[in-house]
Amino acid sequence: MRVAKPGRVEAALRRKVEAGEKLFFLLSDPEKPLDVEVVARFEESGADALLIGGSLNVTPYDIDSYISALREHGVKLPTILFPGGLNNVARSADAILFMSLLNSLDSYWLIGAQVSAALLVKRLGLEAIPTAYIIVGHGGAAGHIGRAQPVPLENVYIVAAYAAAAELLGFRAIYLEAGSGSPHPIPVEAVRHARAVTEDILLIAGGGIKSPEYARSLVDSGADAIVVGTLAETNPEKALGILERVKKR
Ligand code: 1GP
Repeated sequence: MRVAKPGRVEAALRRKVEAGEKLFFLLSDPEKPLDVEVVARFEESGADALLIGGSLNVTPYDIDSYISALREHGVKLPTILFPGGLNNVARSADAILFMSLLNSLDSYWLIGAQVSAALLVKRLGLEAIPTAYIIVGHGGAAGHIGRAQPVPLENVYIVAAYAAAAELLGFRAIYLEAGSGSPHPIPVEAVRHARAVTEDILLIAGGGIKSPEYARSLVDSGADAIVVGTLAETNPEKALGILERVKKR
């Protein structure tokens, strides 16, 4: 039997994690994309990947032309789709977080969108990174659009239960999402509990991360990667400070 193995992008990320490195993913929403110069600065400073995705007002053409502008500018960062829906499946990305929103009340976001996208993802040759998406607390636009039943911030053992279920179901990554621009990021204890019940899974935390020390506490508690979007738009210098802190042991 042939078991799907990590592709090139995921394998490179995993090699870094195995070497003890913590990862920084920059997020750009194609509706209001980060300037290419800003992305280039994050690449120079050691960012590991650029996530691209958004819930509303995005077409694959927007994403393709954005990636083409990045490449023309010399940006070589791996581009990973972080899809807010089918409208985010774009051929020029290097990979896609092929996600199921585990705590959605709507089967569309659990498996419906994935069925609609799967053959296209294969035809375009996009590397899929099977990812369990779990929305915690505020949830932001993703929580609303995805009809999530967000895990309450203080119920960290429920986050752990989702994480364990994700691993047993065979996902290779877990994305703990507090919601873009959320006033409360993922609690450190939620990350600690999720890490305690999972082993080989790539643990990603994002949403509302605004301080270097908080980002560091997330990776120290077992997150392999953190995601920063909003702050890179509003205060790139501060966001670069987070990147630096995550990389410094
Ligand atoms: C949102 O987790 C990401 O899906 C990033 O959140 O925009 O708050 O950094 P921010």
